[in-house]
Amino acid sequence: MKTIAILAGDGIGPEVTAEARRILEALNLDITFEEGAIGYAGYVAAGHPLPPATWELAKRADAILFGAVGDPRGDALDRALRPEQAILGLRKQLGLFANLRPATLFPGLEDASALRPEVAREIDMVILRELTGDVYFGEKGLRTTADGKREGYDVMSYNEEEVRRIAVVGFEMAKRRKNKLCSVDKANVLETSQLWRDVVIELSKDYPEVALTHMYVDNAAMQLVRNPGQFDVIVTGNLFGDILSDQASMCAGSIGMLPSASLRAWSGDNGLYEPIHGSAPDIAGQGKANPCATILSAAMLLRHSLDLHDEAARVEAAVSAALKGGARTADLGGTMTTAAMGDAVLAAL
Ligand code: GGG
Repeated sequence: MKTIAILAGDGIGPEVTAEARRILEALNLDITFEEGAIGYAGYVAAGHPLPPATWELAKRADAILFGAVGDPRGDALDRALRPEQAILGLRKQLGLFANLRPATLFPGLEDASALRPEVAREIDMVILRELTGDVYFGEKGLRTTADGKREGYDVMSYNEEEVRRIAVVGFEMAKRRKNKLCSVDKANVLETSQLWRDVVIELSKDYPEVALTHMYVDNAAMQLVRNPGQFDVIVTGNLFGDILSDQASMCAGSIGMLPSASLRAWSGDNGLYEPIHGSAPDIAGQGKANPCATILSAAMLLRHSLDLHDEAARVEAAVSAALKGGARTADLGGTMTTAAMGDAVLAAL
């Protein structure tokens, strides 16, 4: 019996994880679900965004299905108590450094894409975002300059081992796909990026079969909308990956469509699975959210943490069939509720 921790979180998190849970339950697997409070909900329930009971659950679960964190009421709290600290803490403390963000255009979603249909149809990539370093985890603070001005700072840093281990995941993933790896950095300006590029080039000697390219992040943002079909695997740092994957999601139809897996290594390890979108407090509780990104995250969970490849493919095929059949939430130009979209996927399963 495997245990899946469901950490629904804030905003639309509970609505979208509920639909993903229904899909997992329909597969009749040997799984138990345990729920834990996290984010602003964790702060309200237990005085901390990552309460001790949730942390214990996360450590012992075979996999974590995560919704989203973030609530405007959390903005007034000290930084350590803000909802976002819960997901950053989970990723860091569980050592989940490799964040896989596949972006593909599901058939029929051309009209929802921000790109022309013939360009959008070419999208089939994985953005591999480093998840436990960069400005998110460097020294940060607020200080006063000599002339009395307030100054905020967030230190960007990567050591060579952190770069090497994510680059290994990138090369290994490219080997299993189309043998193309694009490393995205800002090496013309940032010392961190120069080290990143040097380490990736050193490692490339072990992967002669993989065609490696390098791109500055500003160019990558432009190329994502100009010619996204050129990308197979993109490997990049935490901040650049966060931004580029939101952009890629709109090329693929909606931010409500992109799942993610956060892992400790390329394969064989358990992890955390979450939609790339946040808590969307403006539509929370209204049944408007698209659950597909979370359902597809559950499919990634089946594949990577439970080794259930056929079941994962079944869930992905069901999402695809539901979309082909015309199922659409508001973000995709339709009127379906979150639950109705879940129903459509369940019917196709
Ligand atoms: N499901 C993603 C989520 O909850 N995002 C909110 C957030 O604060 N994320 C920080 C990050 O992704 O780095």
